[in-house]
Amino acid sequence: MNSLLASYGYTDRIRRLYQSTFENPHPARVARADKNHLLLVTETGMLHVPCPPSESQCGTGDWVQLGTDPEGAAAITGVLERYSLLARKMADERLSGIQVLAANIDIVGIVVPLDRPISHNRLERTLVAAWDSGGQPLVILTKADLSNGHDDVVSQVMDQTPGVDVVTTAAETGDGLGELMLRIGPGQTVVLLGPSGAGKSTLINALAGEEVQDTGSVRAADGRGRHTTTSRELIPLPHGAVLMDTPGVRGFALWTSDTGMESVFGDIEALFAECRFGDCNHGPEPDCAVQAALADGRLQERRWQSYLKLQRELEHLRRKHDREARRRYGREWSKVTKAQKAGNKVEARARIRARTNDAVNAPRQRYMD
Ligand SMILES: Nc1nc2c(ncn2[C@@H]2O[C@H](COP(=O)(O)OP(=O)(O)OP(=O)(O)O)[C@@H](O)[C@H]2O)c(=O)[nH]1
Ligand SMILES: [Mg+2]
Ligand SMILES: [Zn+2]
Repeated sequence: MNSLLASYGYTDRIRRLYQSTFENPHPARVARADKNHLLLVTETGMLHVPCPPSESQCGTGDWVQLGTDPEGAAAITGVLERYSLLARKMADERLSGIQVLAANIDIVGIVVPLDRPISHNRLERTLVAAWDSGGQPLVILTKADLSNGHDDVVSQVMDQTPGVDVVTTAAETGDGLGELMLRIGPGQTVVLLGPSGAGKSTLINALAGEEVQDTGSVRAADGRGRHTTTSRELIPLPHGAVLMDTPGVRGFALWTSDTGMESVFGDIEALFAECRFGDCNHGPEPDCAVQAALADGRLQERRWQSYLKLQRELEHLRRKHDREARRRYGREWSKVTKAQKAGNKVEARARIRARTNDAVNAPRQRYMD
């Protein structure tokens, strides 16, 4: 097997996938996506090719077929079906569609820096996306050397992420790196997601044993980084795993999610079955299991709000992409208008109140905090 491609995750499984997909495989992997071109790893070396017309077609981590365009220049002529995909909605609302953030990843490393207060909402949101991607989430706490008494935080995070391993690291001192590597096998691809300044690139350098990625200073005032890493890039590690560095993502809107929400908020969704009314809005209705759990502390208000916010976002996206849902929404509003016209204020108000659980409150921009 070619050693350059192998160092970028070309395993027997990928080889078989190529063989069953293409007559002339000519395998290559997208190692980096820049503005106008993609950097490919091929059997014989690295190569730049122009980006395909749509960003949803191809992105970092994709396995592609290398061919030529009509003029005879090297070009991507096919893309292998992805076994996992992290995508995000285009930050620019005018452009519809998705942007490939990371394709064919085995592990989604959710990087949470310990040098600042943890954003639980961000953690939950990233976890939902990670489960949806088809990869296995792994929480990587970084900068442990900058935080004293982080045991509390570690147990909080573990409580919040059942079924997900949590590793604590300090790239500066090397602590936890061995433990991290135990969870990453040769040939596996790991994407690192986390805010700017979280230490993603520093971690990659420490694991690679050399300075392969630039790292940046963190503004002391607010602990935020400066977006040192600007593109998504695959970095082969000495023992055969591949890491993908990413820029700290700000606007990480979800795009589809069922399994993800269930994995992260399954306990909340289980409560719904215990409400007295099947169509309970979990507000002032009698015998609402959610309100009961909030009252006795089994469910944190913060988590409930986070769940509602993500649901609103998902509903907003579904409506946008699903014409049928849009029609249903339109019909619902026409009932409100009719009820108002008929002077049935109570019914109109009830319908409007039901709506506040979705689009009416959907924030225009859904940035993570
Ligand atoms: N003390 C300490 N500092 C760290 C550690 N990891 C990273 N840093 C520092 O944190 C700063 C930001 O690290 P980066 O690795 O550039 O962060 P990043 O997540 O790649 O940030 P972006 O590329 O902007 O998304 C650098 O000054 C690092 O030296 C750590 O474990 N301990
Ligand atoms: Mg970086
Ligand atoms: Zn209820």
